[in-house]
Amino acid sequence: MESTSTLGYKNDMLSFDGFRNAVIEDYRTAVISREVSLLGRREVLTGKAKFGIFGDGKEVAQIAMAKFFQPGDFRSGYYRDQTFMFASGLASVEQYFAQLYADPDPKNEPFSSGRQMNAHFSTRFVDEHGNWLDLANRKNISSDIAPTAGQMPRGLGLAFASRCFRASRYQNQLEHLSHNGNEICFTTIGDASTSEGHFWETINAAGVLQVPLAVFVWDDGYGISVPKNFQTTKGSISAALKGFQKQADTNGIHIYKVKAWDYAGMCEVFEEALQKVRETHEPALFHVEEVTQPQGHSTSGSHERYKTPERLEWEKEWDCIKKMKEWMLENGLASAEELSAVEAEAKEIVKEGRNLAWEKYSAPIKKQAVRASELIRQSMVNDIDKYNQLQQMANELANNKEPLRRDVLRTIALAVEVAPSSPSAAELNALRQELLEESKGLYNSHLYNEGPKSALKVTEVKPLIPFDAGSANGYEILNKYFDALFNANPKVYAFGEDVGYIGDVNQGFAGLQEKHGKDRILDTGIRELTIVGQAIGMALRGLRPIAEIQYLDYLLYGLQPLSDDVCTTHFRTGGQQSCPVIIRTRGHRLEGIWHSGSPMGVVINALRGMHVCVPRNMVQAVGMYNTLLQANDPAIVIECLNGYRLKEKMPENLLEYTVPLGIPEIIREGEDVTIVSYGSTLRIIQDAAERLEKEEISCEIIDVQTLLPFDIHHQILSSLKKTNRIIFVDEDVPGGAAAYMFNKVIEEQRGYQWLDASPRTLTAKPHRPGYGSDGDYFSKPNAEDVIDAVRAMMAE
Ligand SMILES: Cc1ncc(C[n+]2csc(CCOP(=O)(O)OP(=O)(O)O)c2C)c(N)n1
Repeated sequence: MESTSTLGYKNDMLSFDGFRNAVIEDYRTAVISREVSLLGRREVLTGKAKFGIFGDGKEVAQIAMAKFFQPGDFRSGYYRDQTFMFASGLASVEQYFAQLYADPDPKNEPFSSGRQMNAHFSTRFVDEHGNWLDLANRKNISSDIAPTAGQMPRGLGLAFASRCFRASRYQNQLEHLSHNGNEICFTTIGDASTSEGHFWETINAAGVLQVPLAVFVWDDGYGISVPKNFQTTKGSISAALKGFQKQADTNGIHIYKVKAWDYAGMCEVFEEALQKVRETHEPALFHVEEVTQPQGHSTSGSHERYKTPERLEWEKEWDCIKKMKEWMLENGLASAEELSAVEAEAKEIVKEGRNLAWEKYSAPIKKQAVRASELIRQSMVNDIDKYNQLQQMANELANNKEPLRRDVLRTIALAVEVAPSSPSAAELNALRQELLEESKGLYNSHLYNEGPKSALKVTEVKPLIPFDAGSANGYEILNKYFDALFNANPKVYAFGEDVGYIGDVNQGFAGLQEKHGKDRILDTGIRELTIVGQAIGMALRGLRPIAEIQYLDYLLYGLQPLSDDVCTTHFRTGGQQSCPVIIRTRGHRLEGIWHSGSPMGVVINALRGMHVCVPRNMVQAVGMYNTLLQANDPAIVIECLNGYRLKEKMPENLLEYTVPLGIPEIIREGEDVTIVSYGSTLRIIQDAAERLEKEEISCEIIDVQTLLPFDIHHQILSSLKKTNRIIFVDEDVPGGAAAYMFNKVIEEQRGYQWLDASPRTLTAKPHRPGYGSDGDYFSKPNAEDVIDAVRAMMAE
């Protein structure tokens, strides 16, 4: 294993003493981080924490990398980056341990309020009112996620945003977010995770787009137990990537190889390469080789099971901290005594941080335990056995050295079960309710914005449609709206397949790229996953991306980052970050297996944390875009594929009117049966209702408008109270979104009390629709199906 060290790093810029001190400080950070890993593992093995994953073996590389992480930059990394966080001044030992213990207090655990496993970091992007902070002047950590390579599409987007800022004509309005797009996104990934499609799609997109993305691959040779020869072509990510490498006359990505134990060599390479990334926006990949993993993958197992004795021996010999120490001694940068003192001190610092974290984490729970045990102890019961049982429970809780909130609640519940008629039971129940209430804030908050930037708090403004308003095709309404929107809001961007030059396949953006610029309305490759990633990064940085997925059928390609990343951003950061992406797509009825999908059950179940808007026409769609753009919650808007050429009245106040979310609209009033639906299916239902009217059956048709949120004021229940019959119709599979609506109204709204006939769902067949109009007719619910179902209900 050859050395590539050079002792010259920054020698010219610093005095020898300055340089020496800086290196000793770096060594101190490295050994502190190593101690954190060692002690962290012990905390798990002794039962104080549930699981641990650590950054041992990657310390020196991350210290070198952190030197060039500047205010304004972003990191989109993964769970190995503790040293980077320490070296960047963004995490303390105490905070690290607070997360290991899952401390839900954001004052102690600022990364995720105890919601994420250890080493899943973040920094604050928005204030408590939902306003973006001056990210251009801060070091920014986008919140980590555990799905391997999930950080890659987001990293692309964070880097792409720099490109947007650099090209923007409105830079003076965006100064708090960016300094001329000079910001790099540092992305880290393990060598095995480069096997994921996410990695390859990101690298290709970065090579095409030319964005300031710096990818660091920590190559420790394994993905848990599976060696890299099973992961990567040629067993080397830099070798496999050769075709992506940028040449003088091509686009592409710069590729560098460094060794994880070579402090000076890495500093030198990173400095020059990252400066180039910053200036040119040409992406770079650093293949960091010869990384070790001294404690194995995680606390879940031991690496002796899959590493050979020779490999284990090699890892000891080439440990980066050991090598850094040797290099310092060889070059006279420190004496052995000095370094021993640093090491001893590190042990103390880490122990102290751990103790403080444990104290702060456990104090409020112990207080609860004391309160509960005292109350239990004082319970008044006549029965001596019960009395003894209660005393024992109280003692066990009081003596539990590591109580959890659940232990306290369970003990209270058990005590009430022992003596339900004791006068103390009421007090115990009250305490239980109080603690449950407190836990809601700690564990169940922030799925959506709760403050002023909640989409549910946007004031309703009705569309103004003059009585003599002309009719326009649906797509023309969208087109006129987007034109006005791009004039009014410099933060809005639109992109996707065929969105730029031809203005999307249904002409919503036709002619608008020419008017508003190629930098704001743009074409992308066919890569739904990274289209979503692009949107995520932009939204995190304060822009308002409208990312297009050409057809709803292809949303599945981009579903993972929406579900795992977008939907959890606000929740997993305890409200510190928001990711208001708007996914624009089109779906429901059209033709054949791949262009008529309406997998709404998939969407609503995978996307809790986003709003799901299902407008029946383009006037409603525009109102929804207006609502969403005033708020910080992410959303998907599914336009009706067969709606672009339907005639609608053009509202006058296109930029102002809003459609409130979670508020259904009664689009036909009736007395006998309530029919609940959304999107294209409503037109089928309207046809059926008109025909049923001739049989003197009066249908009330309700458009739910949004599936998430769903009928927040229970208007559907009011309709059911009147008609006493209800049917839920959509184009999803049986048990899909129609079943969800059924559950919401019949169970949650307690609609079962008002039924005179059995409630029903009417859905598509479980298979996809065959091609052609008959394929549609025999697969999706048609007007005759609706009529038959309603007649059957009336006959019951
Ligand atoms: C999508 C996904 N698949 C599987 C896992 C389980 N898993 C967690 S880490 C890991 C190995 C990752 O190895 P590598 O990328 O080399 O990173 P390292 O942990 O070695 O730093 C696996 C398979 C996961 N978190 N996400």
